Amino acid sequence: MNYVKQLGNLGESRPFLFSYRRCPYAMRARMALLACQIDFDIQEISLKDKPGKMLNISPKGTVPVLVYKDLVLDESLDIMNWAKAKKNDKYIKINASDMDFVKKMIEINDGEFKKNLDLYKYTSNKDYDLKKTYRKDCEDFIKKLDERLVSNDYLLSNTFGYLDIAIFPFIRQFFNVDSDWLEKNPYTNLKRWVERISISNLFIQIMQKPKV
Ligand SMILES: N[C@@H](CCC(=O)N[C@@H](CS)C(=O)NCC(=O)O)C(=O)O
Repeated sequence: MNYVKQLGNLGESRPFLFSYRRCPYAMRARMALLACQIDFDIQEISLKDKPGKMLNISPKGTVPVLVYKDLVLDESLDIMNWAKAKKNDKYIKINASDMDFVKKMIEINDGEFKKNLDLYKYTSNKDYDLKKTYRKDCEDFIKKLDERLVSNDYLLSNTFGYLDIAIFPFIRQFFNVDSDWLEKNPYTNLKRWVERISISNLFIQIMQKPKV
């Protein structure tokens, strides 16, 4: 993962990623690329001043965007799937028997949970009752994940993989909203999972600030 300053010939010799450090979708893409040992260039963008080159390639204007030769992928899951397939599923394989579960969990995460998470995050503490309602709505999914982690370290097995990458950045955001509340609530398995991934080399690497 090499941060670049100049936007040269995008993605001609190796994959190029437009990214935003704190965006959970971009985190998911960076984690998948790194987990699959794909070497790529990366440009950190400002969401308030998006590069024209990015908008020309992907007018919808969201990150992440991956460019490689003739390929443009501007959905984080497409980037994950591309990274997975590029290395013949060697690194973040999904067993056929898990596929429906993976799809269902990501659908809930990116849909209902993300909607409630944003409401929880952005509701002021002044409206605490409302904030609590949104948090309760988030907890349906949080409970599901915690139960899932009773017997395994990661969501599909004892090995970190595809579903962990897809979901972790969003759960981390939930955890960061109110640490006092979190401390008073169990979710022990999920807390351990968040801790385990947060201190992993992979996550530390993808969260490094651009050097240029
Ligand atoms: N469905 C897209 C969502 C990406 C997305 O919404 N990214 C946010 C940043 S976290 C974004 O770029 N928003 C555009 C903006 O804020 O102008 C994906 O999975 O890649």
